[in-house]
Amino acid sequence: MTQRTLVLLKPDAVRRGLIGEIVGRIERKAGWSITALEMRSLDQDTLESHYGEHKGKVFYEPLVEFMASGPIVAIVVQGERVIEGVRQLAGPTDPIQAQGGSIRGDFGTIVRENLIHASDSEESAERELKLFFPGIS
Ligand code: 3AN
Repeated sequence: MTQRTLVLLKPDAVRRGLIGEIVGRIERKAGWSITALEMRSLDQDTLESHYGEHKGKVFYEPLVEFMASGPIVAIVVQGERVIEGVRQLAGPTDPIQAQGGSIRGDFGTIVRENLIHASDSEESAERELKLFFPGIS
């Protein structure tokens, strides 16, 4: 089942020089390909749309502030079961709970600064791809 997903390399990943490391792990999965990639700074409207489901939670404001604290890299990845697959590569939200070998397990310690976002379902992927790459069909 070929799918597309949205990946964001968060400001901590960019600041720490981990773009190549993370993109490399994605690129090395057989048959997956990167079909769009752009470094950019996120405005408040985009962040509010992207993280709308978390509005009102205690971590929402610091999360939005963190995501606006520096450039991110937005990536479209295409390939076999890529939505579930990138989530597996990333590991669970809390990097301390994440297995070694996963991106968050290998490089993260703080829940907020967990390096990578990846769409969690086909519906999320469709919505997020439209938000970040409105030009792609
Ligand atoms: P994931 O990115 O693993 O799907 P979500 O969608 O539940 O996680 O949360 C979105 C982002 O919000 C996380 N990547 C993380 O940066 C932040 N976050 C989630 N839960 C917490 C929390 N309890 N404390 C601080 N930040 C959180």
